[in-house]
Parts: sequence; structure tokens; C-alpha cells
Amino acid sequence: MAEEKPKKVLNYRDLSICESTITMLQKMADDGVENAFTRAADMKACPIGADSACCKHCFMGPCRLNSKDPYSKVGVCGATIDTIAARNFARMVASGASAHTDHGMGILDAFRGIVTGKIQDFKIKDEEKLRSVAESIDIETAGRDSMEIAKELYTALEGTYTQVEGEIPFAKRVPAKTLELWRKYDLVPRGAMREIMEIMHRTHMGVDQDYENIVRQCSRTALSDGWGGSMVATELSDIMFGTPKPLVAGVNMGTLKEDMVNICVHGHEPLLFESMIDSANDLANIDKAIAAGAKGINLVGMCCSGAEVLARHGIPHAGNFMSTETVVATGAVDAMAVDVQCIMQALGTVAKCYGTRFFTTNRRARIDGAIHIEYDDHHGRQCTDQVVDMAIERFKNRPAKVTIPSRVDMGIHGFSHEYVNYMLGGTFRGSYVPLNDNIINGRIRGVAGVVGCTNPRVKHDYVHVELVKELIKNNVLVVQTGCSQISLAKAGLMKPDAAVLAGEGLQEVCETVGMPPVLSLGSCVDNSRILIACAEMVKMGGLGNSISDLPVAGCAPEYMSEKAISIGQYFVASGVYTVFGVTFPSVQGTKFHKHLFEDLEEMGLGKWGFAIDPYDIAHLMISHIDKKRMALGIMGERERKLFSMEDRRA
Ligand code: BF8
Ligand code: SF4
Repeated sequence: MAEEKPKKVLNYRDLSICESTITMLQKMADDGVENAFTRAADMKACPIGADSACCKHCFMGPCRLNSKDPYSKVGVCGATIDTIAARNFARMVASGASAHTDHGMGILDAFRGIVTGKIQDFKIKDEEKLRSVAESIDIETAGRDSMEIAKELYTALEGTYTQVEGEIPFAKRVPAKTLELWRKYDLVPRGAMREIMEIMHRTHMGVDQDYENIVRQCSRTALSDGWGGSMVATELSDIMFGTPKPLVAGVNMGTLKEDMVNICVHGHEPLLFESMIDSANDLANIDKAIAAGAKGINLVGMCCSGAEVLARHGIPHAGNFMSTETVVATGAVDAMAVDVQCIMQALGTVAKCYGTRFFTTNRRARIDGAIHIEYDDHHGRQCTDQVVDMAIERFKNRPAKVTIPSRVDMGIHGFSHEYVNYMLGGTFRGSYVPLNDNIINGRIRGVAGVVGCTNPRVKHDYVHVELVKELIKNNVLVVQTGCSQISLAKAGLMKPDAAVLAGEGLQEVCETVGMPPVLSLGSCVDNSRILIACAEMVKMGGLGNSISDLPVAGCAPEYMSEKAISIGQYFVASGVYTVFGVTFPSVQGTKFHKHLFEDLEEMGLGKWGFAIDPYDIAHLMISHIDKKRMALGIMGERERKLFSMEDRRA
């Protein structure tokens, strides 16, 4: 009999910089419970897959090429490394874009319910936003009643998904020169359903076998996510639940309370969470919790569901993707309700080990072993009240020992692009002019979007935090979404006093405005807020005519999901230099790789970049920002000195 391989001994400090996560990893080890960190250590990533050098698009294969000598072989059908990698990449874009656009469609469904009067639980909360979104796509608002505008907006936005020809509605928000370029290369998306269907068709065996043509469809599909499905998700969620405004809120595992009934919502669509907020605030439910011996009901968020309500309502956030299992290991979570995306199947097992009631709520996502209570927009409370009841039951009979790391990191969250406008411009001259001015005068060197997941293949939170610190030290204002902003919130960078870590110029701006140097914008679909901010910066003038002229860059340094690939591609296609960490699904030195990393920029779009080390990533982004400043003629003496290589070495 083969001897069982001894498990690797792990030093948890090599795996994460999050103290709470480290404490809980130790606890899980003591309890003999596995998690994604231990599984990643036991499972080496497949090297051929990591390079995207294999194809299983038909059953003459699967075919594996040699990434060390990529042109030495072709697949059984003759497919080259460029075709294989481009097709794989395209399917990642399709999957990621589907996730965001289907989420957006869920929001659109709820909005339809409101305008048809079939849904009573939700309503139009932010009329001002309704009007401004309608106006942005040329819907007449003057003298019209909100419901009338909402109906017309609904009909128009449905096209984001279903339009078989013509440009999606939010193409109207794209700066003219960027849009002109998209038209030149035929990149303006039709409805997302059509684009995603076409990607799946083109990547079927024997269809599109020209990597450049495949990448064009990647761009079109990704744009139907960024300027389409994701943007619809953000804008309609703001209209229905309120546009975020900065508020103070706590992040980390100390947001769980030993003496309260703890309910955690994990996933992505805000609908479940909004309904859960109502249930948790219902006096009858609170009374039931008190009768069970609790001080009340404590609602916390996780991942993007959490990031969204953190931004919008200041609901505390327990942890990002790589902390989802460790949060359950506290034993303090009485119920965890999930909907869609980024929910590890292992959560079912971990929840069982610690006696947490684990609920799936979405018809699209069931997990073996979870209790399924379907959430329905028309009577959402039927689902969320049941979860509350079962959480109270579990509180009464908490089986596991409760260990809650006490740390809570307070910070400011909820910067929408509307608020950035207001904050920098003031009530009377709300605009992006002051941001542009501060970029032109060099106080702010540029703007970086640092976003995306955490991933056990790199040190959890570390790459995000070190990267962002390096960026702000070099006067780059950072905007954030998704799990990344939770990493930075835990590192204390969302407090205004974090401005002391920023370079002189950025520090001055932060102190004048009273803002932190790192702005948290919400969930991953809220990356669309960054697109709008870029469009506004272009429209305000002084920083070129298209998004690709701006001194901006993007990054997902610890990404793990296909959604991140779609986001990366829509930023690149919009004109933004976008750097990814961890690993990149292509073989260096191939034509496909060069196309993503060089040719796209030569066409006037953005381009991809890759590095693993946070300082390397930061300096790739800063060099790009400087290149754009140089081209704009705003690379003053002051910055040249501030950013010299000598300083960097020092
Ligand atoms: O959409 S950042 S791990 S939670 S994929 Fe997932 Fe990545 Fe977190 Fe949200 Ni975004
Ligand atoms: Fe192999 Fe071509 Fe089939 Fe892919 S499509 S599995 S490369 S034969």
C-alpha cells in the first residue's frame, strides 16, 4: 500500500498578513478542518493550464502544447498556441461577462417589477440619480413624473442585454474619441446576450482561428459587461437602494458579536442583502432574538455583497474572499446566506464543522449540503425572515466554541463617482475640474484603480496593501472596489489620517478635502463607477481627448476569478493600462501574448501588464502614468525630481 504523503507544515504568517485570518487558520488546524490555503498548498497549480497551453474544445483532444517551446506543436486540428490561448481567454471573458451581466439582469428584473407595480418591497429611492442616468442616455426628464421616466429607462436599458444590432445605451457615456476608435475597430457592443453567444460560437472547434479577430470579440464582449451589464447593475442599484455617500464603517472579524445573533450575507446581488437588512431591523425579529438570550441581531457582509452594502449603508464587513472560510471558523456565525459567485463549495463543509446554518437562496446556485430557501424579489422577506428564525435557533444552541478575533478597522467607505464630483468641487461647483487641476499641477500624479480578489497562490492581502502604499507614496490617488478594498480597509488606509503615508502633493489634497488617499467605491460591478469617473475626467478637459490619454492605470494583483479577466479586458479596451498579478493565462513570447501586452496599445486602446511583486507592479503603473503625463505635457520639474530613480533606490 502506498504510504500517505505527509502534509506540508505551513507557517500561517507566510500565507496572509491579516491577523484575524492567521488566528483562525491556526484554529482550523487545531480543529483538523481544511481550507483553501491548506488545499492550495497540497495542490500544485497545473503548469500547462496556468500557461493556457491546453485545449479541450473538442474530443479529438484534449491537446497539450509545450509552453517552453510553444510553436513546436499544434493541436490535432492544427490549432496553434495563439488560437488555443486566445480561445481560452475568450471563454474566460465570456464567463466573467456573463456573471456580471446576469447579475445586472437580476437587478433589471427587480426594476421591472417596480415599474410594473408587481414588486412592493423595493421602490425608487434616489430620484435624482434616476433623472441623471436617464438624461445620460438622452431620455427627456423635464416636467415628467418619475415613474414615467423609470418606465422609459427600463425599456432602454433592456437593450443592454437583448439588442441584436446597434450600440448599447451606455455607449452614449463614452468619450467621443474613445467611441470613435471603438467604431473604427468594430468594438462597440450590441446586447450582451448576443456578444456572449457569439464568443461561445467563435470559440467552438473550427470557427474563429485568428487570435486578433478573437481578441476583438473579447473586447466587444467585455465592453458589454463594463459599459453594459455591470453599469446597469450599479446604476439601477443606486436608483433602488440609494447612491453611496461616504460613511464610517467597520471591517474585520471583530464585527461579529458573541452576544448577538450573527448573520452573514455572502455573494453578489444586493437584493438578498437589502431584504435581509429589513428582516434584521424588524422589531418582531429583534424581540425573538432577545427572547432567545441575545442582545440583538448583528448583520455582517462578506465579499462583494458585503462591499456593496458597506458602501451604501455602512453595514460592517467581516472579510474578503480568502477569509470566507476562516470567518465561519469563529463559530460565531449563526447563519450564512449566499446567492451567487465566489462562494467556495467548501463553505458547506466548514459550516457543518462549526454548526453554522448555511443557506443557498438563488435558483442559479445550489450547493450540496446547504439548506435551500429560494429568494424571490416579489416576497423576499419570506426567505430572509426564515433565515433569521433559523439563525436565532442556532444561537440558542450554539454547538461550537466561539472565538472571535477582536479587531475592527474603522474607515470611510462609499465614494461614488457622484460624490467624488461633489467632494472635490464643493456644493456649488460640483465637478471633476479640481481633480483634473490637481493632476495637471502635479499634486496628484495620476489615478490608479486597484481592485479584485484575494488568492491563496499569493500572500493574502499583502500584494494589495504594499502595492497601494507604494502608489500613494508616489502621489497616485487610489480608487478601489471588491475584495481589494477590504484588504486596504484592514490595513487602515481608508482613514483620512492615512494621508501621512501619501506623497507630499497627494497628502496636501487629502488634507484640504478631508479625504483618505484610498477611496472605496463598492463591489466589483461598481468598477463601472471608475469607467464613469474616467469619462468625466476626459470630458472636463485638460487631460487629453480619450480615456487612453489619461494618466491612469488599473490593477488586480491577487485576482482569481474569470470576472477579473472580463474587467481587465474592458479596462484595456476602454484605454487603460491594466496590470494583473499571480499568473497570466498566456505564454510569453507568443503572438497572442504580444497582442495583449503591446499591439492593443498601438491601436490606441489600453494594454495588459503582468508582475507578481507589489513594488514591480506599482512601478509599472507609475511609469505608465508618467508616460501619459509626458505626452500631455504636464510632466513638470517638480515631479521629475520627486520620482527620480535615485529616490526610488533610496
Ligand atoms: O466580484 S473581488 S473574490 S467577491 S471576483 Fe469574488 Fe474577486 Fe472578491 Fe466579488 Ni470580484
Ligand atoms: Fe485539440 Fe483542436 Fe480539439 Fe482543441 S479543438 S482539443 S486543439 S483538436
